Amino acid sequence: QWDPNASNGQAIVHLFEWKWPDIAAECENFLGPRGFAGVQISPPSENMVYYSGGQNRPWWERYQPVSYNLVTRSGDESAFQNMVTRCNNAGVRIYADIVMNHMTGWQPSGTGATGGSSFDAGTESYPAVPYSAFDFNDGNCNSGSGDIENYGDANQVRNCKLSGLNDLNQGTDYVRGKIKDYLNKLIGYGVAGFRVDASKHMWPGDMQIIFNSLNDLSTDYFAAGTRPFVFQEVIDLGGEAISSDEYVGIGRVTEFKYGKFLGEAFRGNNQLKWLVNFGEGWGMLDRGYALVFVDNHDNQRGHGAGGDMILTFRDPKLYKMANAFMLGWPYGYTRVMSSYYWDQNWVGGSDQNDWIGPPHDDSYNTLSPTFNADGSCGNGWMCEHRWRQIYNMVEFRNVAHGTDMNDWWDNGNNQIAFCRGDRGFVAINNEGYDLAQTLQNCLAAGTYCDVISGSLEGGACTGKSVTVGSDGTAYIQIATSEDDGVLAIHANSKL
Ligand code: QV4
Ligand code: CA
Repeated sequence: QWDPNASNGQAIVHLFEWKWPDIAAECENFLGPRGFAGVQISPPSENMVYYSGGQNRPWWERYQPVSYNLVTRSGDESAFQNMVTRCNNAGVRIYADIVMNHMTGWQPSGTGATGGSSFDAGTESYPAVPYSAFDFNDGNCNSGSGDIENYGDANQVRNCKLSGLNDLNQGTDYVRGKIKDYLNKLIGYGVAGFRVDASKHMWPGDMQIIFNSLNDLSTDYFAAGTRPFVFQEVIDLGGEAISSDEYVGIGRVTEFKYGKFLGEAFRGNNQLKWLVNFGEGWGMLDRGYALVFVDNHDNQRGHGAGGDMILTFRDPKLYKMANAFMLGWPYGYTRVMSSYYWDQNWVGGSDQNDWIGPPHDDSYNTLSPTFNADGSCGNGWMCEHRWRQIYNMVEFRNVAHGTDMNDWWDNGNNQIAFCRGDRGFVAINNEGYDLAQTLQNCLAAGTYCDVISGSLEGGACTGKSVTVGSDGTAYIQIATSEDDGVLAIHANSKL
């Protein structure tokens, strides 16, 4: 439950709001060949269709389930099955985002659902599961409003409504059974694991029972006895009643401190030299339990945790540096974010457009990404995972896997460099002046292509190159005028 069950790769990508057929094609055309281990998909369960208050089809409607039928804007059940098969055949795993803490919240009357199922949030009636008022926590919630009011009270956080969303009681055999059937159906199709939404809002004991009761993964793709990978969304920046540690017995846990601390460092609120012991030394989870990322679909738009320190595609230079650090650094299991673009509209410090859903046609059908000649995406899709600086660092992570960090160097401030065994070397310059130094290296003597400014292609470097001498040192240069403030070489980028 801590192992991603991936045949290849040490990083997954969240293809936020992508359609199933597009993901299938991406597994075959890009992710498999580039060594991505898997894809976190948006929730596959049927959700309410929201058109209200000028917010038509927000992305967040998918976090309001109506049933566990597999039909959403991403596609229907047969498209889902086809995607999982094709991705597995391409060596890329599928991890489904599971919304099992709650169903919908309040909605205007006449609100539909993506699969046409009826429901009534007011009476807590979801006949397509079926769930009825008995299955919800209302009687167990001790807050005045019925919503979570005080995050210092663990009972409220688990038994009251998160943002008005009808809160399922996972303490009953009936609810456990319905969730189990849903997850087993996905396992039957070949998924490798689950991102568990709002885990903080469920009792670890209940979750343990549900996850222990699941089938082993499909033997069509996995060895007999393989348990699903589980990574639980728990936001723990410290100072609350609930801590991430309560969940590490079930699976991995999202480490939200990671992206916040990295954002602070790269934005200049902390010196990069302190990253020398980034990880447990900074009060984060044990690396074997941590799922780490620079940003996620919530905090890239001001939801969730991290605030304005979070780096996103909107700060491309710093974002690439932070991702390169993450993918180069031996801590946690890594997730790359892949987003779509939206226009922000800042009013009084908050983005009024944080609800905007994926690129769509006039009928709000999600559009597919298009692909430009250089491999980047169009049609409103950012596709950070197709940025050379990011996918080349995914390869770096695979090449360096199994080694520790060694040969750390810093200039006492914001220039750093480190090695991974004798497999890889990374240097970062976040200073207002050039980095130009002969530094200790750890790779075998020879000439290597920098995989940030270019790649190794047809026996030549399309970007910078680095020569490691027989004395084990190399001259490293990162000018402030360059597009990217990072340089990376590895055993497979040797000429
Ligand atoms: C509003 C009011 C409530 C009121 C309610 C009912 O804010 O106070 O009680 O109306 O009248 C949407 C709206 C939200 C609305 C709610 C219910 O944005 O304004 O409540 O629906 O109608 C996503 C979005 C939420 C969205 C939700 C459901 O972020 O804005 O709510 O989907 O559509 C905490 C949690 C953590 C969570 C994080 C965002 O600990 O678990 O907040 N992160 C996960 C997901 C996230 C998702 C949810 C949980 C809920 O990553 O994307 O929330 O499934 O930190
Ligand atoms: Ca709950």
